[in-house]
Amino acid sequence: MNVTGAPSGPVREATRTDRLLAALGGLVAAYVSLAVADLVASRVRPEASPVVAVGSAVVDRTPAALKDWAIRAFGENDKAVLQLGILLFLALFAVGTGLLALRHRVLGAAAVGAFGLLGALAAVTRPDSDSAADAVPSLVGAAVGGILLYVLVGRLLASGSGLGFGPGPARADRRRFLVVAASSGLAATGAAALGRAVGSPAEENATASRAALRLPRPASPAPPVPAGARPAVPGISPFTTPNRDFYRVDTALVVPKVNADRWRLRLHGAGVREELTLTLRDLMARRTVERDITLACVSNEVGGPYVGNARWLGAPLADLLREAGVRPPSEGGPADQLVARSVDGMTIGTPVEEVMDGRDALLAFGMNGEPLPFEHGFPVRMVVPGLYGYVSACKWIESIELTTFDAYDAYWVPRGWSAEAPVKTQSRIDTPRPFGRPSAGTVMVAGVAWAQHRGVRRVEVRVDDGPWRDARLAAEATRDTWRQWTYPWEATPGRHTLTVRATDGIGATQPERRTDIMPDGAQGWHSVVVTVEEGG
Ligand SMILES: Nc1nc2c(c(=O)[nH]1)N[C@H]1C(S)=C(S)[C@@H](COP(=O)(O)O)O[C@H]1N2
Ligand SMILES: [Mo]
Repeated sequence: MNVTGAPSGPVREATRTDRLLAALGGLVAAYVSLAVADLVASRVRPEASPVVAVGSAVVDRTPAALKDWAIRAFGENDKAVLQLGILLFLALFAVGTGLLALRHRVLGAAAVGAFGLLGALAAVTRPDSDSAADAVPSLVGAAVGGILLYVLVGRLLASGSGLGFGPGPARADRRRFLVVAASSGLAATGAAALGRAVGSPAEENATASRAALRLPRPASPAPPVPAGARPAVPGISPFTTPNRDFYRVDTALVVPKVNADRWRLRLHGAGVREELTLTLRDLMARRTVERDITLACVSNEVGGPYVGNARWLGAPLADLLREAGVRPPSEGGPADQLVARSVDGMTIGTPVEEVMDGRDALLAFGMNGEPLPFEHGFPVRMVVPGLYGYVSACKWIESIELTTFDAYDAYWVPRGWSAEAPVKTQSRIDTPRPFGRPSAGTVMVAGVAWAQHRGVRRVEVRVDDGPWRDARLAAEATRDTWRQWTYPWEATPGRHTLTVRATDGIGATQPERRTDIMPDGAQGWHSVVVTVEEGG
């Protein structure tokens, strides 16, 4: 065999079938390479899998406008779309390597290796990577893929005796090519599936630590929700959003699975008397409080779904800060920004003043009576009433640093979002649904309105261009929660537009004009169009 991998003897022209098979070989090699990498990653760290690592690197480098568009267009499926995009790109590249290998076996195999290096580089430069071992899945995968491509194309070229593709050896070689391709593809699929089914040891420990967790009884239970806070109207958002229905917004392509027994929270920075490290046990042994708090995402369009209300259990963050010697800027403290960092490298900047102004800013470990679900930040996340999630609600938190807004920009700030972002007042019509066809007569219009930490004072509904009418407001739980509202509408047949607007606790009414979610949250009235059908 010669080193260049070029066929020896008289060179046969590659036929169309050759090229087709070589492209297929490239695809199979890439697929096997990814499956092997995935299998290795499942043993080591799922986040170190090349598709995830490259995907996360792409997420971090995606221009804000494109990301904004992706969230708008694909909503909570934006991650799946991203991964599909990466796979499509990879498929094109794989076809290329196959064709390259047909002309030059070693170069083709080397191209697969180079791509593996890229995956390895992405994996070790992720902010959550703390060891060179994260390069291993990509490297092993690429090595296997490269060798496989070399072997496969070797089968195609084996017929390079100058005889051309006649009935003889060439056909047998093609058959062998297909056998090797199919069997390696199947084997890799099986191995990867097994790896996923078994789960990584680290993941199992995390799951076990969550199952074993017993939440403390709160020293300060949530104030009872007033009887009138939950109107029974079909189609209205429930006052408490069940965990499984709670919206999820984050940049994590793989949900971090943190082992609660090994979790630590580090508190440090300007004005901290002495750096602190807490375990979950330490945190749960502190004075704990339970509060109903509505969390909203800055990416929530008018009428959108990225808002939810849960009963959080946790330790007040302000207590911890005071104990550590931290003073808010209004008392002469040197730090005006608190930067929370998560195990996956997210950074979230929150104003120290707001965290310490008496509101129930929490280091939360409980959500609606159970330990935080992994998707929502297990074992500990922050929750601060009145601030959008991206400036307050760090999930999978691992450290808090006291600094200044001048000195540090958290993750979303260089991407065009405001450094400070109090929640804007919003109201939403949950029922009837857009383009619904209710029957004439009394139709219950209902929904939710929120203006966390200011409270909702009034909700009004308008039919077509008619006058604004007061909706019936459910009793207020606290000013940190949303309020449900209902409006019995005497609906007449035909097409109608229903519009809602809310007034917050300091008397400000939502402005009519819709604004973009960028840079600090959407404003504007929500409306739905329905067609009322003849009654009876
Ligand atoms: N580690 C981490 N925490 C995060 C985020 C993230 O991407 N990573 N997203 C934030 C945003 S933008 C919002 S709106 C809330 C959403 O919390 P939820 O997914 O539990 O609803 O989490 C915040 N905390
Ligand atoms: Mo968000």
